[in-house]
Amino acid sequence: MLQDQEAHAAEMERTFIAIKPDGVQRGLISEIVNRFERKGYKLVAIKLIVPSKGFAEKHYHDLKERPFFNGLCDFLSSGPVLAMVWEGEGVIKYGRKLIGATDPQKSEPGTIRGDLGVVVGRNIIHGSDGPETAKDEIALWFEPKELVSYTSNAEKWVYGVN
Ligand code: IDP
Ligand code: MG
Repeated sequence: MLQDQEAHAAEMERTFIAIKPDGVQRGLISEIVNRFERKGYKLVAIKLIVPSKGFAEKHYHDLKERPFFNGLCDFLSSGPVLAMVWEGEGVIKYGRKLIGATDPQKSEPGTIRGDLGVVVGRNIIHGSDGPETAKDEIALWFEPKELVSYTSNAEKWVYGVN
C-alpha cells in the first residue's frame, strides 16, 4: 500500500491552465473548470486577474518573433484571465488533449477548443505544453503560497490508491 502511494505521489504533476479573456467574457468558466474537475484532476490554485501587457509578453516570450505576438499580448491583457493550476497524473499532456489543437478549426469535437471556439486568435484557453513550461508558467503566475496542497477525498477513488 505504501509503495502504491509513493508511486502515485511520484507521478503527480502540475500544469498551468488559463481561461483567456474571450472565455471569461463568454461565460465559459464553469464549463471549462467542470471538464478538468470531472476528469479527476485537482485544483490547487485559482485567481481572476487582468495581466498587464508586459506580463502577457513574459508569458508568451517564446512567440516574440511571430507576427501575431503583439496582437496576442494586447488580447491577453484586454480583460480578466482565470489563472489556475491543476494537479494529477499526466495532467500536463492530457490537459492539452482536453484543450484540443491550437486552431479550433483543427481541434476535435469533444475538446474545449473544438466545442467552444471557432478561430485561432480567440481559442479560449491556454495550457502548458510540457513539464519545463509548466514549472515556469506556474512560477510566473503564482506565488508559492498561493498553491494549496491538500488531499482530495476523491483521490483514492480516482487513482485506486489507499
Ligand atoms: P497553444 O496555445 O496551443 O500552445 P501556441 O502555438 O503556443 O499555441 O500559440 C499561443 C497562442 O497564440 C495560441 O493559443 C493562439 O491564441 C495564438 N496564436 C497561435 N497561432 C496564431 C495565429 O496564427 N494567429 C493568431 N494567433 C495565433
Ligand atoms: Mg503554447
